[in-house]
Amino acid sequence: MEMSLSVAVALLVVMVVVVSTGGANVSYDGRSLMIDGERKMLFSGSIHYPRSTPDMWSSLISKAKEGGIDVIETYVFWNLHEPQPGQYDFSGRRDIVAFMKHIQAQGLYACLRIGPYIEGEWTYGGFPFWLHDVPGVVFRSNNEPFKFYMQNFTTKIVNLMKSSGLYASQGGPIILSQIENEYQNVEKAFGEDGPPYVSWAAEMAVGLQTGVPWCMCKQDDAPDPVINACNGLRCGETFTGPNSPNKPSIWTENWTSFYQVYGQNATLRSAEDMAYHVALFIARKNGTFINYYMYHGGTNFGRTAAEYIITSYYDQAPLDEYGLIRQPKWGHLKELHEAVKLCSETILSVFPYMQSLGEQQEAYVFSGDSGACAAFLVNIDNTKSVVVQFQNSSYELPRKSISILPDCKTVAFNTAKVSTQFNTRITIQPLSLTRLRNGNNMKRLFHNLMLLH
Ligand SMILES: *[C@@H]1O[C@H](CO)[C@@H](O)[C@H](O)[C@H]1NC(C)=O
Ligand SMILES: *[C@@H]1O[C@H](CO)[C@@H](O)[C@H](O)[C@H]1NC(C)=O
Ligand SMILES: *[C@@H]1O[C@H](CO)[C@@H](O)[C@H](O)[C@H]1NC(C)=O
Ligand SMILES: *[C@@H]1O[C@H](CO)[C@@H](O)[C@H](O)[C@H]1NC(C)=O
Ligand SMILES: *[C@@H]1O[C@H](CO)[C@@H](O)[C@H](O)[C@H]1NC(C)=O
Ligand SMILES: CC(=O)N[C@H]1CO[C@H](CO)[C@@H](O)[C@@H]1O
Repeated sequence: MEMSLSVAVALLVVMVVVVSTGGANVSYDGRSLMIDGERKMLFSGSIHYPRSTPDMWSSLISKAKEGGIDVIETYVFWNLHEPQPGQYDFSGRRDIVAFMKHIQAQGLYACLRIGPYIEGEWTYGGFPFWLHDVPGVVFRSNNEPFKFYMQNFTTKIVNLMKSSGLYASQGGPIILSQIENEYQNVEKAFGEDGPPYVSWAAEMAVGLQTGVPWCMCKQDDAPDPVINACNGLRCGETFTGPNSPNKPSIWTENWTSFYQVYGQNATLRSAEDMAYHVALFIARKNGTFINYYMYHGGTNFGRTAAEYIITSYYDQAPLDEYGLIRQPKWGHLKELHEAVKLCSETILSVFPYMQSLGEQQEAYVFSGDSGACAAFLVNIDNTKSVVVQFQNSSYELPRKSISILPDCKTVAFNTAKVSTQFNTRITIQPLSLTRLRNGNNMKRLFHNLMLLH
């Protein structure tokens, strides 16, 4: 008894020391983000704190963790936090510090997308309405009044995070931040005032000295050291790549379905299609950071939705509006993450080479040091399954699918083969699903599923 108590105390002391002095060094190169020099393959999921209630946060984050998510990504919602100039509100659903602490408590990382223009199908793209009345203001442009308020709010948020010790450099969970949002989409409209604004935004952000990297999404010319990231459904096909050989390949938004407007049907994106594009991004685009937008969409409460956007946000995500696990998406992606993690050390240690296996079939081979080998076998053909030869063995690849071979021999996962059974919402906790896999909880799952109907 005494022994174990002293061991526990010793462990506690060690933990406290790690927590209180544990500032991490987040860096990057052309292969990946690194934390204290260790390369990371990171799966990230977007969960927006004001689109659920504080009571739900812990459970949402734990279901994401159980689904193989390493990073929780959120926007910061300016018009919630600064309803009047200089008057701030971080209470209730606005309590971003508490949200970050939940992420930290569960041992996950965070990606903070400050914007402060966020789009996000949020009213006014996140801008407070009073900003419109600032004399001479031109939004998102090389305009002094706008830049003043953008810098003011960005600084406020960075200082808030710093004062709570939330950056990884301070021992906190935040490993990456974002400034602006998909600006390239609109940059041309600002003419000569576009490019200097991009440079200013990057410089301003970097000047805040968070100790962790910044990215800009959909901004191919993001100035150094800011990382340009891809948003979209098919970054494995469309991303033109980092704009420097020293920057990693990051996918900030892989849409898990799409937001819905009044009068339209929900966009259904299949679990198979998502898994295919994630695997392709890793194989073909050197991808090492992938974010699901959204992992949990939640609810647009009150008047927070942009025009014509319905209150239910990305209900088709791996966690539905209510935070229930949506199968087969949640389970299929969990299996994908597990298969990739089996060989992430090998993947991160080299760049892959491509070997043709047929007219529309490719192998991406990660041939690591000391003989370690991992391969992604890709069948691009959308019409038929094929049998390919790879390193003297035959593999059947269903149409439009990718097989992951963590040892270049055994298929751990194929993106088109969904073993998760139920295309439904599941009300039980992830722990029960884990037990189910061990084969002794079928009765309970069945019972819970019956309760749904
Ligand atoms: C952080 O890690 C990188 C990569 O390992 C290294 O080059 C750099 O010197 C480190 N920085 C600090 C402050 O330790
Ligand atoms: C932001 O602007 C307010 C006035 O609206 C001012 O009181 C405050 O000091 C500014 N904060 C920063 C960080 O510039
Ligand atoms: C929604 O789906 C239904 C059933 O598939 C279809 O009949 C209807 O035309 C669709 N509505 C729109 C707006 O696409
Ligand atoms: C992946 O990295 C290799 C090595 O730096 C590079 O040659 C290749 O162009 C990269 N591919 C993409 C899509 O960025
Ligand atoms: C495949 O077979 C050839 C000829 O038998 C042999 O030389 C080669 O080493 C084999 N490759 C692998 C990966 O087993
Ligand atoms: C932003 C983005 O690339 N979204 C993609 C996420 O994946 C789905 C399924 O392939 C695509 O349809 C989306 O375009």
